[in-house]
Amino acid sequence: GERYNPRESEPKWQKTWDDAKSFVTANDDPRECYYVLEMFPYPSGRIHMGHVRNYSMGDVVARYHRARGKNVLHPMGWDAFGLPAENAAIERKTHPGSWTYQNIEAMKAQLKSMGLSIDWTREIATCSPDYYQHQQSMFIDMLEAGLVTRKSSKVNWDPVDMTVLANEQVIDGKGWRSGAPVEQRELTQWFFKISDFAEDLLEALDTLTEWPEKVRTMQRNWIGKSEGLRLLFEIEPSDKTDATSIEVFTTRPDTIFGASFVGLSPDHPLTTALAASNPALADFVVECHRHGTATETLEKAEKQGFDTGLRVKHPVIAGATLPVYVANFILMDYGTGAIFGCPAHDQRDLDLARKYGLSVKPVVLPPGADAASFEIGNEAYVDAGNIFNSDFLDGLSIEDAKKKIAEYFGARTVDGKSQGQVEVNYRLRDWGISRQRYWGCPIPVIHCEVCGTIPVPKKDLPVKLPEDVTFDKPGNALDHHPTWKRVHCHQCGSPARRETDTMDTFVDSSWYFARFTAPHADTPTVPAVANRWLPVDQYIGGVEHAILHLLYSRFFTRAMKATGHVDLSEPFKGLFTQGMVTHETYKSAAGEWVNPTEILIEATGDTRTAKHLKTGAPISIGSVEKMSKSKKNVVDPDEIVATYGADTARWFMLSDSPPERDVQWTEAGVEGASRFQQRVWRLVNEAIELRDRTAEATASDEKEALGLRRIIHRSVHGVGQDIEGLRFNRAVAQIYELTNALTKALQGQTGTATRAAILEGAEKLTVLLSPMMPHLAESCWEVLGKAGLVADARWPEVDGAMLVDDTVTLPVQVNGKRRAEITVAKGTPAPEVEALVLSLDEIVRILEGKAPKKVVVVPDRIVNVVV
Ligand code: ANZ
Ligand code: ZN
Repeated sequence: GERYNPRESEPKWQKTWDDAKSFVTANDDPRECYYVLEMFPYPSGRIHMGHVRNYSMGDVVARYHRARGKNVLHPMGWDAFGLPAENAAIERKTHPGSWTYQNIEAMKAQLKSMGLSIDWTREIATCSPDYYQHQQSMFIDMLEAGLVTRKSSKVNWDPVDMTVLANEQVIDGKGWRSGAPVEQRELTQWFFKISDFAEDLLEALDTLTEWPEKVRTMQRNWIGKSEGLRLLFEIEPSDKTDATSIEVFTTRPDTIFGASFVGLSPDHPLTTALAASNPALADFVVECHRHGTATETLEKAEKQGFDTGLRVKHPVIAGATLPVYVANFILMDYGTGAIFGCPAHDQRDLDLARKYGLSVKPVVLPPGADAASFEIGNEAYVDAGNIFNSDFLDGLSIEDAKKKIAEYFGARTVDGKSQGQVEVNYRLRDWGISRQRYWGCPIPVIHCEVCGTIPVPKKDLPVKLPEDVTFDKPGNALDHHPTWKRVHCHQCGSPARRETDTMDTFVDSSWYFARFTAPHADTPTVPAVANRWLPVDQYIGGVEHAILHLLYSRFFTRAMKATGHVDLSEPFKGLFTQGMVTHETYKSAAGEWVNPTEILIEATGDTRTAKHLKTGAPISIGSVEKMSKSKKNVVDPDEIVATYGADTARWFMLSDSPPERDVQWTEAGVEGASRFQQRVWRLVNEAIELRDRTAEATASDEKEALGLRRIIHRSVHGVGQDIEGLRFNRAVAQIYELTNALTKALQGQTGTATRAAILEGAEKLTVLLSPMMPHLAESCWEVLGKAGLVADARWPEVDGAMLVDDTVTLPVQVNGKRRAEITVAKGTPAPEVEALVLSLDEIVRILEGKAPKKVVVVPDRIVNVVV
């Protein structure tokens, strides 16, 4: 027969699905709903293999659940605001919008060539006013509900992109996009009050049982709940200040006997007051501000301190005092902005103590250590142990000591206040959403000289981005626009200024999953519709979004609930984070990376060598790395689709490793997938030819047919289970097995019953394949003469009887000693078993031609031969 030609067949089936509106989903379909979503892409210009993997998985899930008779929602859109569009606009002198929409067109064509079962009628782009007007309207609702605030705060300033960055966007002290060292600035910013939900966001993690534990842990750590004590230290009288006490926050009050200093944040009010009359301290504070505010940055920076000269009373050691330092690693917006340092048991404190010669006194003794000789080197001891060197706390565990010391301080007073108060703290900060950029959703407020800062009336939404902007100056093009920001107040008519900050693009992606449920509605959501579809049953994406995007979406869901847009506690019921796509790397003799398409690999035995295709120059084969432009080890999905077809690419992506792990893209792998495609095609065609020939009568026909049908039903069952468990590689492996069994059966002598089984198998195989290789499956369906599209076919029913194992293995004993075993059909009667046992080589040898005294058969259990 003819070879299968994906280049012809794939576009044909894509058009058929389009014309038939096969994947358009109705909101009023009464069947059970299933919502599967892959994280929507940023329209950077081209899809990459990571997308191919992500969308292949999502498509398998979507097509499978359709086949199970569910009303499946599987939409796609574009996370279309953001800096790269502005940068491209600067470089190419185009508008960010035209760059973005061109990219969307190109990428959409690429996605379509993959044959994804997407409802394109629901497509959204977050940069469209049709989308962002609803975001603005919800912003106003949230503002009115007290979920938004405007406050002045220290921010991370990216001096290259000229914008504020969230802490999460600062990586190793550098801007995540620009790579420039981040500075600190004080700016008035808009915030979502995510910290109001800290406890709920933390607790509800326990309900997300279909999320990877790893992701839940990351979120838990990010929220960073800690239970501690606010503790007052009395300041020794000094002419430097009138203040009489310093309040610190500690989670380790059990280490109080090891305290060797008190530390203040550079932004602590006491620091500011002291710096006013201390130029050296003022300089130190300025120096601290030259670094970002991100915790990560502070953790990595060298620990620096400044001795203020103040001293405080040691709260538990009579007559002792402690110096007060300002230290660069103390944040003002956590706890009280002041700490007590216990160098023996905190690394940052230890670094500081070593640098400034402060005392290091251990008070927690590691299990098994000797109290007399235990010493701290350059590593703080932060693990469990019993308290020592600590007077009335000696011998207690850390937990017990914490309780005891909390009670102790609770009963004392400083400045007329309780000296110690138990307090819970969260590391989670409010979400600063202001960005000083053009290509984002405008924040819908105005600043009126008379009325102050007030929201734009909803009837005036959207606040649209002006089209006529220039990017010749750095900074915010909205700010530079000659007229856009000048307005008259809708309340009093006075001159007013539009807010020129736009929203962080993470806002856009915090609710798009809800918008997909009613993408053309003139309200942000249609609550009844959203409530029916949500939560998303299966969300699939990269683990790089484990914290930010997912946490923001969880917050937004709560905010939308509070403002009546959904009635939902969590947005994503199931979460799956897929691994990356990797590839070998190649380097020229000159040390330059070389793309896989430019080289030729030769293998002799186990050794592989590479040379340049054109020049023949030797190329060295390097390690396997995540595909990245910088290492040039990328393959282009378009080329793969053009060469092998989309089905082959999809199949290989799903087949080669567990979906949560990395998958290595190899030429041999895709070729294997491509060969498999042809095998299936041949198999189905041969099965059909077989039907038209006269059957041979074979003795074992019925038995063979039954064996085959068992394999078929097991595959149907197993593949379904594996897809539901997102074990795509195992589903693939089962399909391989089924294909092998059918191919083998075809090659043998086939009687009528076996032929029927082969045909049944070919048909079911086609359905099982259809989520992964949907185009090939349609072509097979056609050859098999089935009505309609396999895309609309139901998942085959499983005959439960076929799943039950029908054989048993019986141990065979001779005089009570195990000598052999025998496998027979379940329920085989005793005389038959006896005959079979007596013909076993092993038993024949033992009997030496004599007859046994007795043979005892316990059917389905055991056989005992007595000689
Ligand atoms: C004394 C102490 C002794 C501490 C010890 C730790 C170990 P978590 O658990 O993450 O909440 N701290 C408090 N406020 C701070 C701030 N604004 N900036 C930087 N560090 C701050 O961390 C709480 C601990 O971090 C607190 O407990 C405090 O140091 C420090 F052996 O107090 B600890
Ligand atoms: Zn006004």
